[in-house]
Amino acid sequence: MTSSAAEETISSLKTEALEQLSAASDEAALESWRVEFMGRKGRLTGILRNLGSLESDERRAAGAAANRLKGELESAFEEQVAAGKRSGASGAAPDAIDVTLPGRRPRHGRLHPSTQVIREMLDAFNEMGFQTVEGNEVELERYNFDMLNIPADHPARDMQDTIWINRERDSIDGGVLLRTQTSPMQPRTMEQQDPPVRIVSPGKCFRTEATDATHEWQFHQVEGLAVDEGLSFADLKGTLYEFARRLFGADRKVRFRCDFFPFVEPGVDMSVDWNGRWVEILGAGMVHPQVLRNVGYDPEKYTGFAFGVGPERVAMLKYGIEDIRHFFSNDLRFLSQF
Ligand code: YSA
Repeated sequence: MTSSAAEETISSLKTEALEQLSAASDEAALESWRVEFMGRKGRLTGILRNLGSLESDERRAAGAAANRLKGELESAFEEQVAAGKRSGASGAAPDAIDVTLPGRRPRHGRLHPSTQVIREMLDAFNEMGFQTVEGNEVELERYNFDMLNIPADHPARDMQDTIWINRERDSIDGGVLLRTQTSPMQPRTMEQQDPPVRIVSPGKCFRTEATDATHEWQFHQVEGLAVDEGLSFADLKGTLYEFARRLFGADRKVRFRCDFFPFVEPGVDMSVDWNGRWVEILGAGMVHPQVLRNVGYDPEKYTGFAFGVGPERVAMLKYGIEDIRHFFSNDLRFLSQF
């Protein structure tokens, strides 16, 4: 083979290889092209092997042309493989449906465990005659604190470290905050209607808590309020015992203890047994006469009781969840267990 004959062969091999490559549209065709032109026994390799039979000048020129062609064919091949992948490759049209794939069950969503427990709690209270009302997560200082007998300088405010949106007190409404409790729904409801009142109000609350296994900075509460003539502490205890019986079963131990909230007198909290340990789930009490006066009710005529339950704590006790921080960590391994 002379140099010019070798270069002619290289040039016509290039034309033929590129033509065939552009027609190779699936994996099998691409592989057979690679073997024919670039493989160990392929046509280009054959040319490279024969270079040794040429004179040195001729060998240099033909060798350079053959190596150039090798580079060009490698790039063209990679480009064709990539184009095949982009278009869905393996011969199938990109939007084709592979009817041979086995069917897969679509993943079902489910209600968040807090929502499930809140619904169960609301069902229990609704069946006892309480009507559900909803409130705002962004609340006025007046309803979150003042109307509940917690004036600006009251130490009880320190127990609910507050996330303020606006701290200005330039009107009777005071500042604006993320509510620290659902209790503002007590004065809001009583302002809207005359007794008898019997409502429950679920929703989110926010506090700047140092979080731990039983405290989150965002959590839910379900507020309850009943006002009528002749309601007593016995009604409060009866209602909350029945609630605990429905949620935890008749055998679960519960206890009441004295507690202080400025908007009740007397005040209590209720705890539920968790393997010999008491976990507090709610605060409650008889509505303070001043709170009734604040909304225009006559405390000589009406009495009431109220409570605020934490559904995450209820869920922890029901399902043995050891850390409240699981609820809002968005971990599917936790959420999909409910
Ligand atoms: C008290 C008397 C009433 O007449 C009406 C309502 C109340 C409850 C009062 N508003 C209150 O918020 N009390 S509390 O601070 O003790 O919270 C009540 C319940 O909410 C707690 O028992 C707990 O179950 C839940 N809770 C409070 N802070 C929490 C929390 N849950 C998770 N993380 C927190 N940081």
